[in-house]
Amino acid sequence: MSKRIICMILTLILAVGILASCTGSTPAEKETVYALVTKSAGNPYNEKEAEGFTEVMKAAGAKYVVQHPESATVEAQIAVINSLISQGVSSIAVAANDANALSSVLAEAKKAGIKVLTLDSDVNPADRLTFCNQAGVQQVAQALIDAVYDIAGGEGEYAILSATSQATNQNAWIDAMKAIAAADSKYSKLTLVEVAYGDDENQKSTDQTQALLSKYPDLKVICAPTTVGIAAAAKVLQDKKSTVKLTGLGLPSEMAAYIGDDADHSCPYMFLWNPIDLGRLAAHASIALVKGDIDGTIGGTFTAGNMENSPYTLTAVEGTNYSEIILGQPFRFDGANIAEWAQVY
Ligand code: RAM
Repeated sequence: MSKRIICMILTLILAVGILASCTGSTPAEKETVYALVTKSAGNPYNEKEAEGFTEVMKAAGAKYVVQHPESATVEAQIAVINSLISQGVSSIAVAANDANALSSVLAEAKKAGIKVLTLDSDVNPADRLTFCNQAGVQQVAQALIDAVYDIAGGEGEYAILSATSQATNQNAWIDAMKAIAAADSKYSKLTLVEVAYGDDENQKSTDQTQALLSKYPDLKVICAPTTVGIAAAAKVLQDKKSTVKLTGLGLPSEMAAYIGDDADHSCPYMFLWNPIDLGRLAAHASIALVKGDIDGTIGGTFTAGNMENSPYTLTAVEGTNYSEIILGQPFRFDGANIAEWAQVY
């Protein structure tokens, strides 16, 4: 081999070596950070959710960030999610304030490689990998319409005091209640007079309750499928010693003074699930998505520490090919058990 060729080969080897040392170095490992975005600040239910999420993240030694948008609006959530995307978080678990309006910001998150999931209140299922659902929509709706039926004595006027008009979870429960009532003549003597919105704000929910009372003198029952709405309505009705009765979804710690089956209490019974557990479930699901133990496909399973129903399985959202993870059944609180649960959440 001529000196020239040897020289060319050596130059080539050197060049390849330099190139490899420039491009072949392993990039710095991206730090894993798990994010939770609740519906809004100032709602104790959302704080309980965050408590469960935080507990699991701390126990796992993981980095996490919890954001409570300033109000239960989609605009506030978009701003928060945009900032999480720029921070380069690894996952975002969001309790959505709107089914569709988060679509483009969540698409941005996905493009940035962030694992997107929902809890408590879903988005359009194509925009997330999975949904941590507190209880099946049908089960919640059945429990609520049956409570209205029972407390009204099978007939008469009832109203719904909801959260925001865009809240996916409340809208799903209300639609399912209407469908159940329309499909079974058992409920034909119940009349839904209005769905009012207190926007998950105490004052607005109080004002809406008062407005319902003055607009509908024959009203028998108010059903509030929101912990903020039910607590506000409970106080209005009990302070007024109103004969209108209340049911819905409430936090035991906020409702203990109003629960009882007598004239002194405005709410004979109500339902909920453990919001701390819902936060825990969302934390475990976030970790499983980031680690690749699940990818959102129906049938996937993951372990959730010492949670009661662990391991959890991703099941189909009724009538779709999209997945959800059901935490459990809605639980009933009445005069017999409220004191005990008021200590827990
Ligand atoms: C309120 C919120 C939350 C809902 C509960 C029942 O705190 O609207 O999303 O799940 O009520």
